[in-house]
Amino acid sequence: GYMHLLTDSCTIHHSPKIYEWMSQISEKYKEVVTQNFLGMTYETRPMYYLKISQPSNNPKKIIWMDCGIHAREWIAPAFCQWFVKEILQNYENNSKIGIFLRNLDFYVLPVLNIDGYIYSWTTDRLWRKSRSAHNNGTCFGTDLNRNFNASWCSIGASKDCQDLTFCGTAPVSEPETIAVSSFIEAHKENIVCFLTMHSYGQLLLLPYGYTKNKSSNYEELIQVGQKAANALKAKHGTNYRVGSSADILYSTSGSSRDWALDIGIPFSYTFELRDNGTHGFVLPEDQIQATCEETMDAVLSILEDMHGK
Ligand code: ING
Ligand code: ZN
Repeated sequence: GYMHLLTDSCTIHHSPKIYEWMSQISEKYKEVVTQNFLGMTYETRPMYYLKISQPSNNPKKIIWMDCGIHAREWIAPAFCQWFVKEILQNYENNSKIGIFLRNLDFYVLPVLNIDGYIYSWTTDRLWRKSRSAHNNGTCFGTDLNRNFNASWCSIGASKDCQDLTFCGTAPVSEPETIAVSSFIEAHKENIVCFLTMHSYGQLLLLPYGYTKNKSSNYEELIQVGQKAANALKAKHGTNYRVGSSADILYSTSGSSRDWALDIGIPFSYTFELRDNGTHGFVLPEDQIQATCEETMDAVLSILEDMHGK
């Protein structure tokens, strides 16, 4: 049956369940959702994104959301699924979500790093990277969020394949980052907002990570981000900090978020979901639902601010 399709809970699922859910939800809501092929992972698994779009004559602006670029951050794919479910269940009766879907298309990639995600379920719960082989099969995995073409491997990344932040052998050297970046490049004229979901830290990060310089729209990114953090806090009292990665977290190069801004997408954010470090990547069961609910309110706040952008 339609497992977890219309349930009211946000749940962490293994990858086969997420694939099953994707095909079920696109069947159930076929008037607005399609499941589309994005590319193959290193271990030759298909990557699919969901396109949520109401038929219309005029071209619409696009919101991009990806989850699970880092394998162990399990709450992120759970949120992508929650987000899709909330839009689909509510667009007909909730005027706010209805208006968003009349004006915007949503492209959601629920698990970007599928190979790593599976490895974190089967073998090593704290695996972060992809599963590409390096140095004649002696070390594994590229940090896909250091592999984008944004001041690649200049700071906060490593050229040693043993390291957690291995940036790959060249900018966009991995099949997963090739798939995402070529898709985003092809649609960038219409993408107004790029959201990439991580955990943990309770942060809303904006460009840049690779420099302390401010982007030309820094003030507006802060305003939209702070309003989103306020909406998030209003739900369950969770505190978020808002700022550039280099200012409030650490310096990093090669992130998808910096790259998205640099190719001309005006709004680009990284969410670092719960928690604050007590449990870290292994978020307790009893916080999963609340995390999805509050994050939804933050994303809805951002969507509200995309009107007319
Ligand atoms: N944090 C992100 C990381 O890739 C980040 C934070 C994102 C920094 C984007 C800079 C740019 O390290 C986690 N938890 O992965
Ligand atoms: Zn991450």
